Order: sequence, then structure tokens, then C-alpha cells
Amino acid sequence: MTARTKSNADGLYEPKPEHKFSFGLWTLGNRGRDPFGDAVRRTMPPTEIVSVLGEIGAWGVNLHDNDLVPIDASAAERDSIVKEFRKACQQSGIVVPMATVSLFFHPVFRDGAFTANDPEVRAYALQKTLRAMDLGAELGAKIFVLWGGREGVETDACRRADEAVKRLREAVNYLCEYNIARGYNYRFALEAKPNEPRGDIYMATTGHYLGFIPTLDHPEMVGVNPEVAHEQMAGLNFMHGVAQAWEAGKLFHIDLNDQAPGRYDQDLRFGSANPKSAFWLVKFLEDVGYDGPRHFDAHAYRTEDYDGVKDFARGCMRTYLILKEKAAHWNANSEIQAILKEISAATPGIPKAGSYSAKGSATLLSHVFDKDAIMKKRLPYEMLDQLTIDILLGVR
Ligand code: GCO
Ligand code: MN
Ligand code: MN
Repeated sequence: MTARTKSNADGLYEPKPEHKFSFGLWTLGNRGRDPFGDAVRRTMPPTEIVSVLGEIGAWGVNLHDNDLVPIDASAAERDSIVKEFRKACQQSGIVVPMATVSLFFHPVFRDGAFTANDPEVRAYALQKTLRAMDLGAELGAKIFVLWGGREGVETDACRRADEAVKRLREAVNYLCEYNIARGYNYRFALEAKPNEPRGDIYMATTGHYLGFIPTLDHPEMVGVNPEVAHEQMAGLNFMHGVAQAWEAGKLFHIDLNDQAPGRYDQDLRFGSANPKSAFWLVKFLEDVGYDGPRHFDAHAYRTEDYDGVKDFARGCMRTYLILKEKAAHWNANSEIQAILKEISAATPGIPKAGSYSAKGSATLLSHVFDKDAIMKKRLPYEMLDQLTIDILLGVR
């Protein structure tokens, strides 16, 4: 409550369309079901979710095919649902930046979708994805996310793991050709996760996908959709994976949430569990000028009603904007800047590493490095980190 009042009073942390904050239909619409307990919230229709998003100042809504259109809907039902949804989006000023496909909910995908052993399941998965691409394109989506939640195993007895990689490649190549044939201009964003719902998922991390993408027929069309919780479940530094994706020109989308390492998939409000990691992430995205959607793939605590869901969604955006402000503050801090300058200053007269040349390598090989002198240079990272903490805790 206080948070909301303050936000309205100071206007500083008010979400605006240019921030590109988006939420999935499945995030606000999450009813709090878990493996041990049933729904605690009623089903909120997609048109209502869109109007809530408009009310709280979000920019976009993302969807799986079946978040909007029931899996067995007739063509006529589908068309009327889509029409009504488009109208709701227009009324609330909400865009659809990303679409995706559910290849995990229906029991038919119990052994995977694109990697399943049954060729009929693989064909059905492909058909379902083509239709989801049609749907997304109709709604204006330019990014298509593929999350292979069921592409994995409980026992490796069921297939050779490299066969799964080959099947996945074949499927993504197929989708790229369809993208070209239909002129959709989608950019595909592949989302990794180490486990849950499968015991092990094949493409466990963003790094796995960055290795896979160059083996595709149209690598330029395919990037990644890293998710905070997914890398943290694996105990990894999320921002490092994002940075590698960015540097490779592959950061097509991002899923923001939070997660305590070593736990089940929690999908917590952005920045709520590890605010310091969230800070480095936001600082990275803002420093490099990432201009894609900031998508929150999280959901409200199971204790909440739909007012609480709004608190949750507002909180995600507010924390992002607070951290963005802190990042600007960090960059402008003169003590921090002086330390940064000092720690990477070059000693005059030393040979440069850089790119190889015969002459350069000869100079390098003949140089005598003074390791004792190198060791005398200070690396005040304790101070640098404390300055960061001071900023984060609001005393500097
Ligand atoms: C999860 C995933 C999903 C995907 C979504 C988009 O852990 O369940 O993060 O939420 O992001 O299915 O394809
Ligand atoms: Mn997730
Ligand atoms: Mn996700």
C-alpha cells in the first residue's frame, strides 16, 4: 500500500510505455495451483487481464496459444476469441510483443514435443507451433519464444541425448522456413531451463542454446530468452549468461523474475529474493542499451487475491525502475569511477596483448614482467562493493 502511494506521489517509479514492461497472460492469470494444492484464485479471462495491465501501466502482453484459444476450439471460435482480444488490447493500449506455444501442458507431450520418440507427437508439436505462429502474427507479435519444458528425461534409457539435439534442430529449421514462407519476420528466442517439469531438460542453460544456434540453417533468425530463475536454479550467475548472449547479438527477449537457488521453480516477483543480482542485471541491460521487452515471467504468492496480483505486478515494474535509478547513481558516483579508472590503468611501456602480429609477439616474448610491481597495484574491490551496497541500501 505504502509503496503504491509513494510511487504515485513521486512519479519517479511510474511505468511508462517506453520501459517496455510486459507480462504473460499466464503470469497475472496464475491461479496459484502447485503440485500439492489447487487454485486459490478464480480464472481471470484474457480480456480482463489486458485491462488490468492497462490500469497498472504495463506496455505489453504475451501469450501461449492456449492461454487465449482453448486447444480444441473450432476455427470460428478461435476467430471470435481473437477478435475480442484484439479489441481489448486496443482499448487498453496494450501491444502483443511476443507469442509462444504450449508444448508442455497437454498430456500428449508427456515424452516431449520436438524431441519425443513418437514421430506422430513430433508432427503434432510442429503443427501446433505453426498455428501458434499464425496466431501471434495476427496479433502483431515480432518475437516467438520456444521453451521446451518437456524436452527432457527422467531416464536416459529412453533415447540417445544427441538424437534429441538433432530432432530439435530439425524442428527449429522447419519453423524458420515457415517464418520465411509466410513473411512473418519473427525472431525466435529459445528459453533454457535445467529441470522442472522434467527431471532433466536437454537445453539446460542459455549457454547450451548459444552453442546450438550456430548449427541451425538460419542462425540469424534465432536468439535466446534467458530467465533469471532458470539460471539461478542451476546456481549460475544470471547476468553473466545475459552478457554473453548480448555480446553475441542473441539477446532477443528476457524473462525477469526471482528465485532462491536450490529450490523448486519459484517465479518470485522480480528483485524480491536477490536484489543485488537484480541490480547488476538491470545495470547491465541499461548500460548496454538493451531495447527489447522487459518481460516479467513470475506470479503472485499463493496467499494473494487479485488485488495482491496487482501489487505483485506493480512491484516487478517498480523494483526494475528503482534499480535503474540506482544504476544511474552508481555510474555517476565519482568515488566508484575513480576506482574503476585506477584498476584498469595501463603501466607505461608495457607490451600490449591485443591481436596477434609477428612483431607484437616477438616484443611480448622478450619482455620481462615485473610481478612484484604488478602486485603493488591495489585492487580495492571491498571498497567498490561496499560503495555499491551503500547505494543499494540508500545511504549514499
Ligand atoms: C517456466 C517457463 C515458462 C515459459 C513460457 C514461455 O518455467 O514455466 O519459464 O513460463 O517462459 O512457457 O514459453
Ligand atoms: Mn520459468
Ligand atoms: Mn520463462
